[in-house]
Amino acid sequence: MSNEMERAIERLRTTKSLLVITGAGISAESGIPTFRGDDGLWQNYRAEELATPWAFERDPVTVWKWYDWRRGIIGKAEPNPGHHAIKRLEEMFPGLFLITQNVDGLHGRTGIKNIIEIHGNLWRVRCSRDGRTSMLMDVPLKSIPPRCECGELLRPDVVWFGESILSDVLQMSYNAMSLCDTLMVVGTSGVVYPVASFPENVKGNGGFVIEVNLEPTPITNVADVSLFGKSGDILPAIVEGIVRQQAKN
Ligand code: BV8
Repeated sequence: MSNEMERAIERLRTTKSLLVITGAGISAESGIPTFRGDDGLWQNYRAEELATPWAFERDPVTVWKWYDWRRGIIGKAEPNPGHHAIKRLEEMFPGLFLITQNVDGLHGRTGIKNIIEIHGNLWRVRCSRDGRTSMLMDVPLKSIPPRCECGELLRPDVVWFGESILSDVLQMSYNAMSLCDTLMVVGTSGVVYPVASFPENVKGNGGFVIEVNLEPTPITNVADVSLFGKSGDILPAIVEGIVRQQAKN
């Protein structure tokens, strides 16, 4: 076991309150393209060009075709060992909070309880007129763009670039950050705000930061421990390491 992994498990052994933040990287091993990886492009559009209110206003058909494509992939995907390991950690650390930037709903399918989907969920839609939300599970969509029974456009119930995170969701996230003594950040490039500022926030509160990623990111400079590799390998190894520690004591 690497020295870094030992340090992470040693810290977790004395952790009272664990916060986990995930990004697109944790769903990569479920076959879901990440945002900035090589497979992240759709018809040569970048996510930042499509995931905005302006793109939707200008061309709702293209934006919905992108979401229909993603929903098609996600609809066939399963939570992977990384998702399930976080559910196991919730059993080991009661009161564990998970903040996910992902909108794919895969964490929710593991039965995890304390989850904040800070960027929303692409299976939920919102009426552009009155903001009412509902689940729309059709894959593929029956009509593009889908419309509300009131006739107005439906939009994905997600937070686009240039849109603010819901204030109550942001408040819950800051509460979770102020309560945690250890933060584990998994599979995020650490470039999208405000979540990109969360590891520094926890560090500033005296928290211990563990990063799990394939490669160094801006978070690496903040992290106390960085574990480089696939989250689907590293997270189960962390769970096993904690179980082994507990068996020894
Ligand atoms: C906001 C939903 C107020 C849609 C998404 C400073 C302060 C505040 C705002 C800003 C600021 N600077 C700029 C902004 C504006 C903007 C922003 O941050 N822009 C960036 C690009 C610079 N932020 C906003 O607009 C936010 N709103 O702050 O409101 C405001 C408003 C206007 C102006 C100022 C303030 C809202 C941002 C939310 C955008 N919505 N998603 C949808 O998904 O359809 S973001 C999108 O990116 C996804 O949610 C995604 O999760 C997220 C972050 O990306 P990552 O998850 O990190 O994914 P990425 O592909 O980048 O990286 C994957 C990582 O995984 C890599 O590191 C890779 O190495 C690793 N990996 C891959 N495989 C594995 C792995 N790791 C482990 N194992 C593996 N197997």
